[in-house]
Amino acid sequence: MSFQELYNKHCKQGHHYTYGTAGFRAHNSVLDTVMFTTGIVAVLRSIYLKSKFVGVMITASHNPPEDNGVKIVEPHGEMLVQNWEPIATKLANSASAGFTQLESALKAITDELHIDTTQLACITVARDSRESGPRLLAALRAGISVFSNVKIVDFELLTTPQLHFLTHTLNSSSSPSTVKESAYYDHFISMWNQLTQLHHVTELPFHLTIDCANGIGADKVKELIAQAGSVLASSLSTVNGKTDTFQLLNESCGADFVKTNQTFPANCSPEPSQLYCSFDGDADRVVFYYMDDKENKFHLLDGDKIATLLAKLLADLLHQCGLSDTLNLGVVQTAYANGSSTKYISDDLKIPVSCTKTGVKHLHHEAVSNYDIGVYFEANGHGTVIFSSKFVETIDIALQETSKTNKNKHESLLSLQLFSQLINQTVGDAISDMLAVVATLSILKLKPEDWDQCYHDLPNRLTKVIVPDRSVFVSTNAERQLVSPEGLQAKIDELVAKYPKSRSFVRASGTEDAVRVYAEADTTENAIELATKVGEQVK
Ligand code: 16G
Ligand code: ZN
Repeated sequence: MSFQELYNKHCKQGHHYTYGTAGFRAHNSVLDTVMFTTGIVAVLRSIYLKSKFVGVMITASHNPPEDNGVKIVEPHGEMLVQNWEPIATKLANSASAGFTQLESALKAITDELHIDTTQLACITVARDSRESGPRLLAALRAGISVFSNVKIVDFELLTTPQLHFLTHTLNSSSSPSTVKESAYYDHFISMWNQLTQLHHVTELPFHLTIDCANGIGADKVKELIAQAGSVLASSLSTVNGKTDTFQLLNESCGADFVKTNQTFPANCSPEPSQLYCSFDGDADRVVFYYMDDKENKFHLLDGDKIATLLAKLLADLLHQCGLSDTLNLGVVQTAYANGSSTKYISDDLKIPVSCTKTGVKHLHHEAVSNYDIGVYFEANGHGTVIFSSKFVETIDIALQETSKTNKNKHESLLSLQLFSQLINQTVGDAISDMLAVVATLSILKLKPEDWDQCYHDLPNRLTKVIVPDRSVFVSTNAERQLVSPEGLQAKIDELVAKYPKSRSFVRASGTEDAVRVYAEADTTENAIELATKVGEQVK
């Protein structure tokens, strides 16, 4: 089919597209056009990067089943570089205006970037379990097929982090054609086995129930458990794994539901002191929780608790290797991080903490730029740990130099090396993060309650306010202060001054047409009151 015929078949006119925090996301019925143009963008990006594999993931993460979305993955597994986001937006909105507009926008871009569209493009694609996935994939593939010299690896159903990992693996492999989905399981199971064997972990200190949000993570984590062997198989089980009942996706379950409602998901019968976790719809996000044995209350172990657990283990290992001064370790958070966690990391763990804007790409960038070991997590459970090339070289050399006679140091070095591989460094990954947390708790022999003891969350409240135009809410200082509308920040400051240990900020959502209000304070009543009063100022 010609370019125009493909366009006519898949594109509709009239919708305005915006590249949000994590790509395009909307009701599936308006997405065919943007899928088509995202196929084109991925091809251009791959050619621009000298035929490296570029990934395209079709997912709407924790959003409702009828939504969908698309995001582009860079060759080494990062999210699309930010200066290409306007290109993606431009092509989508041109296609939405008409074929001629799309054609001329494409020409303008290829001319400006000197892209020869006859060169080879290499693309990986995958989708989550949504009903609209196959149709939108067809639109995406049509966009790709506008170009003649393309190699596509279609992984079909994957979690988002699997696609990030496999895209990176393909680009690093000398024989890309042999890279299959199994590379993901082989890698993480091997690292898990080596790390837990090194520490003689023969059983977990709890049973872990995984709530899979009825999303694609269910099928993939089951596959991993089945292949992993007895330690995991005997201590892990899954609930909410109905991937093929589309309307159940994220319904009363999943990481977003648990974090927002601070309660157990559907189909989970909690037992005291056992551990639970929830993935989101595309398994790039995980939160843990448990019920205590005294009051049978729900306790959330969110992204902040994950970050502190992992940062503490890594700091201890660095110390045991005598490398604390050679390799710098830091934690990256967003404004949503609970104030107690920030205080614990800087005052008790004595680890530097930085704060960035919301969205994985911002945290990732900050971690890469500042630290040899950068632990980054959003409170909602998105995050990972990244390790610099200096880390890799330093550990390699130290391992060679450390004779087996210094057994403790050798073991700590090896632990660091294995740990860096057990974590999916390309992007936050619910499955890999879960393995890293479970390994840490098993090595340190910690029960959920022990993990939870490190600090106590300040009571907090997150609310959403619908406003006529969220774009007037412009913030600075990693979204902690507003510069517009004028005068609003002063009013927030005045309110905050009235409550002990309090903090509040307002920011425009990057994924929804709304403004979010966050408040924390010494008591739940005060946090709610503060959030309500700040919310009233926003309306
Ligand atoms: C996206 C981001 C997530 C962030 C959320 C904030 C990625 C992969 N996802 O889902 O990290 O927490 O947006 O949503 O970056 P908001 O702007 O609506 O508050
Ligand atoms: Zn997600």
